[in-house]
Amino acid sequence: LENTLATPVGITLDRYIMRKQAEFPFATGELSQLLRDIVLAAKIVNREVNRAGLMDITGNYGAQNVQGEQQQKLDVVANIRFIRALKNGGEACAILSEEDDDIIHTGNDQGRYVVAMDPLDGSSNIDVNVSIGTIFSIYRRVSPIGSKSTKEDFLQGGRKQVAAGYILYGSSTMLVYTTGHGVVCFTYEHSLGEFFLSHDGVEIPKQGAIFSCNEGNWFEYPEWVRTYLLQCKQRSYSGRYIGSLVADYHRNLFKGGIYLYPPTAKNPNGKLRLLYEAYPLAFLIEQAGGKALAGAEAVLDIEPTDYHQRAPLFIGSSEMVDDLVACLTAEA
Ligand code: AHM
Ligand code: MG
Repeated sequence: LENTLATPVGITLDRYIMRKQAEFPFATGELSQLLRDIVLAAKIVNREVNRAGLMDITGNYGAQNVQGEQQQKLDVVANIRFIRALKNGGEACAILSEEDDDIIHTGNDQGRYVVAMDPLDGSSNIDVNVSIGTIFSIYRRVSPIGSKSTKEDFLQGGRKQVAAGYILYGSSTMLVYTTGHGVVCFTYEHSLGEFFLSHDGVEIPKQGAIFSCNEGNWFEYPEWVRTYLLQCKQRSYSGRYIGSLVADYHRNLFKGGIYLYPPTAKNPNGKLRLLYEAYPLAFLIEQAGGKALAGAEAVLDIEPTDYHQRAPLFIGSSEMVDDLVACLTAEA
């Protein structure tokens, strides 16, 4: 019982953030506030996602409903919600979103942070009631405070992230994030409107028995990826692929497994976006004791050049990623 009382599991996100901040007496609290802003938008998006089937807000962007009102796709709704929350919050000076070509200046030029995000990932699953997610990545700006944010703020490289995480809108809604001191997971209590700490110090099992990839692309995969996948099959690992990055990643994080999005003929650099998909999930996995590669190179070491650049992604349990690398090395 003593042990149970000692564990903070069950405390609210707000209280958790306050306690953590007390451990860093020189922290200004701005990052904490930024996380709260993201969470507020996530609660609103969660509500929209939950009632999507009822509210007629799925379907094509630009379509009109019977009242003649503008219908919006959920990913557009999510984009608007997060941008609004970050503008109102004041901590972020600019946002990079998968939904917009260029960065969005929030007008908060005093803000010390920038946020790169995919407001609602899993486009093929959004309209068919399958789990989807939000991914975010936070940097301290390098441009002078008080000026307009610049490209350099976003192209600092994955190792410069100060926080990253995701919200999974699944059978439960969960927030998983890191500020570089391990990984924490919170579960949303709908009736109370609060996230509660459900898993502290999340660690991915070193070895797993799940592989996740789009096997429809098999003939386009590099030979070493196919060699590895054949090994998985010889070992009777389970093939599990939702097609929602956050959901596939989350399952593998807790059960152990590997997620692969290799280069293909259509997407020679893979499909996933470096700044707001690969980097944040790579930061999280390293914090959870796993590994993330883009080939021979660690995802976090890739030099960023463009806001929306893509990167191959091989991410998950460390020993599984090592086995994959062995196939790459053997082929070379
Ligand atoms: P999106 O940003 O257009 O939603 O695409 C990203 C999604 C990921 O969630 C998922 O892992 C991947 O695309 C699935 O791609 P595919 O359908 O090629 O397997
Ligand atoms: Mg996406």
